[in-house]
Amino acid sequence: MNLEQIIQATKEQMPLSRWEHTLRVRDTAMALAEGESVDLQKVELAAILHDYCKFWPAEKLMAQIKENNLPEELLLYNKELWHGPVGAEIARKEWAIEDEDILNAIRYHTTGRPGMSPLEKIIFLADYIEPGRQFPGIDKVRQMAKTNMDQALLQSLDNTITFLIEKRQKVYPLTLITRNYYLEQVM
Ligand code: DGI
Ligand code: FE
Ligand code: FE
Ligand code: FE
Repeated sequence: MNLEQIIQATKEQMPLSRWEHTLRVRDTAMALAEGESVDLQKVELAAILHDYCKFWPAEKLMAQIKENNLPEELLLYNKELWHGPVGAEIARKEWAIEDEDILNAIRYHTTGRPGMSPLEKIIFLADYIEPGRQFPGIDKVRQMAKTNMDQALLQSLDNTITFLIEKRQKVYPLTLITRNYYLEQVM
């Protein structure tokens, strides 16, 4: 499988606006990767594939969660949390991607997790700060991402958790666990 085929297939999974987000995540991730010890080809692949399943119907995502023995707990939380873990399984099965770091970057791009690798942090942050994103406090996170990724991760998780609480939505435990972990890291 070459990158061109993966790009074409990914484009076909989503509306144009989401594909444009994907390209901005790739460009932002490549910029964040500068000066980090990461393989740029891995950055590009993970960025291209991170939202592969974002527009799959809930039933299809649910079936994949069961079929692949992903945490059933996911089903008790927002559907927004499903496309990362499922996307990692699909990347492995359909695109023969075996690199665990790429798969983890896709798998954890919505929640993060304690002890993320540089690649995982880059994809998580690029998804959050790509130039198409606009919400209160984003410029602060954009600045932090250039100098201290852990600080930027903490701030983006704090923002997401606050946003979920304001909307009276459940917070997935891993999101909270990740937030607590990065709070410790920056103290
Ligand atoms: O797929 P994207 O929109 O590019 O970004 P994403 O994969 O980071 O998804 C963001 C969405 O996921 C956003 O609407 C907030 C939601 N989300 C993130 N963490 C949690 C969550 N929703 C719930 N209910 N619980 C979480 O812990
Ligand atoms: Fe996503
Ligand atoms: Fe995100
Ligand atoms: Fe995304």
